[in-house]
Amino acid sequence: MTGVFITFEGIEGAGKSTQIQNAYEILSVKNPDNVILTREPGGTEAGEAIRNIMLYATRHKIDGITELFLLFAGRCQHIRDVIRPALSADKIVLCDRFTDATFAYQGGGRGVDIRLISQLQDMVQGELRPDLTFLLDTPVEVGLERIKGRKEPDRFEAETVKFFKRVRNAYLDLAGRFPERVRVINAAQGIEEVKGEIHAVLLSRGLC
Ligand code: Z5A
Repeated sequence: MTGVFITFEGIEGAGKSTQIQNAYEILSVKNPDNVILTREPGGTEAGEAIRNIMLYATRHKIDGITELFLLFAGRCQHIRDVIRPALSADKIVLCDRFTDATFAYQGGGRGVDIRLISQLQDMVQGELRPDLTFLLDTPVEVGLERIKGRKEPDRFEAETVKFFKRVRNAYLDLAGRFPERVRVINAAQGIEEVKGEIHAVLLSRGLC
């Protein structure tokens, strides 16, 4: 595969959706047909159905292991139908969350055994890992303040500050373990400053 796989990660309200759209526009200037934007959970019909369960099935409690299998089921289809074909066609794939989110939310947040997540990662992804990950890092209070006005909180938005602190710490731990791949961006800055830092990294990689 010759394309470039770039993921965006962070806690709620860190600004991933805003910045992935900015990155899409920056990278599309050269060749709009060469960039695709996708997300997890989601990205395929099955993935979007799984997303719906993950976020909105609130009548009965779903535990961390169930979430884990749902996520990797969706990821399997997403990789097969969207990510690998695009990378094989030499495209840049921008993905709003990927497996780092599983380590952070299910591992850090829910306390699921990291070894189990690693096993599923190997089984479903083989060698596939992102080439570059932007971790938009912000204090939990800042992220939650940004999304405060949302009308119907999903299963994650209803979580506690403690939960999101565990998630943030797990993300920072990943960044420490994979410094070549994971670029930590201070997402408590203004939107334009964050955009500028991401742009600089994309430039330094010769992507725009
Ligand atoms: N999940 C999981 O548990 N395990 C997994 O493996 C995966 C996912 C893949 C859905 O993710 C949930 O799935 C997620 C974890 C779980 N739930 N949580 N948390 P999602 O990415 O679709 O949903 P999200 O994280 O809830 O997205 P979000 O709340 O929209 O956050 P965001 O994309 O990072 O933020 P945003 O939409 O770009 O910005 C939010 C607001 O802040 C908006 O009004 C912006 O204008 C504003 N904003 C953005 N940046 C700034 C700055 N820099 N300054 C000021 N205001 C800003």
